[in-house]
Amino acid sequence: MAVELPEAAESLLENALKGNMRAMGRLLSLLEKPGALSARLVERLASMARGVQVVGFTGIPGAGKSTLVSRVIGELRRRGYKVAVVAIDPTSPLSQGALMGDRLRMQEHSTDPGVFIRSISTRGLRGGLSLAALALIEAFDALGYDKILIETVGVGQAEVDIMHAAHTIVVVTMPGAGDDIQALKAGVMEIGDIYVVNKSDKPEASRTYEYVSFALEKGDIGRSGAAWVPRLLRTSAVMGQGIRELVDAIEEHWSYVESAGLRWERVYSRRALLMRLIAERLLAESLEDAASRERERILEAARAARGFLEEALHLAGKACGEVSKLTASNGEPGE
Ligand SMILES: Nc1nc2c(ncn2[C@@H]2O[C@H](COP(=O)(O)OP(=O)(O)OP(=O)(O)O)[C@@H](O)[C@H]2O)c(=O)[nH]1
Ligand SMILES: [Mg+2]
Repeated sequence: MAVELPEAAESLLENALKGNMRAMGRLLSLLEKPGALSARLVERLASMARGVQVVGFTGIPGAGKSTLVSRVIGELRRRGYKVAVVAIDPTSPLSQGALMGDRLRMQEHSTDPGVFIRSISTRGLRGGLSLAALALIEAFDALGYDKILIETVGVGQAEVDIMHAAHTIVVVTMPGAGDDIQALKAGVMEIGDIYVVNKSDKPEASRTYEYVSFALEKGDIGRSGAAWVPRLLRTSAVMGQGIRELVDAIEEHWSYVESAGLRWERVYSRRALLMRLIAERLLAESLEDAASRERERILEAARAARGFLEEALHLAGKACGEVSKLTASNGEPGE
């Protein structure tokens, strides 16, 4: 049976499903807010999700992920897909201010009703980054988007969790960076399904390509499957080169995922993680509540004790007064 929602949330959902962008934005904000309502909303959305392809873009800071994602959105739109993007504000000090950069680089799609871009950051989410991102994926899946793209630097526990929710992982590197393969072994970068050497308009790009190609052949990096050999491609996001080939590879990987029976397996494992995160948050909230109620009770008891004490002191003071009056009237010798 469908999870019941309060009337206001129900009508937001209804309007979001009709494609109303403002309703969708408000629904997503509701979802990002911690609490029992967002937990129910996620559950409702999860029951409607269709298990569409989730593609994670990760890689070296500054490699051109946002520029590339923007190009990929364009190509997917040309192929008739509705596209949603979850851009994670990197916590890495190397790429500060990237959130603004992401917005700028993907701005060309801001007026396209078939594209929805949501940027989230660790700030203001009280550490609930994975929870917010996974909830957004569930929402976009339910709201009729055909492809969901996630951009993150992919290093850090939350980012790793989020990437594990993807069916397809695209690792983006650039000339210079790939000369140190260690750089591709951080976080989830070593389990890419598709590797991209971006900025291939630069002369040093072939060297990096050779380097990554060698690492893939040796099996140092890359996630192979029964019928999947990790791909390596060159792109130039600024020049718009290699984008069609990249989207072809993304689609081929999707066929592989479906034929290998991994489509729902990955949806269920992301959902298991999501449910665990929700349960943890609800538990933490109820403990906080209990602790603050307890604190209130102790304060109450302390206030009462102080009241008693004041009363007792007052009475004691009065008694002392009485006693001294008595001694004064009785005790004066010779009167
Ligand atoms: N020459 C060249 N520059 C590029 C290419 N793609 C992106 N850039 C530039 O590289 C810089 C970083 O691009 P972004 O798309 O913000 O890179 P990013 O990987 O999203 O960066 P972070 O999110 O900060 O890690 C920008 O100045 C882009 O214009 C490319 O194909 N060739
Ligand atoms: Mg970026």
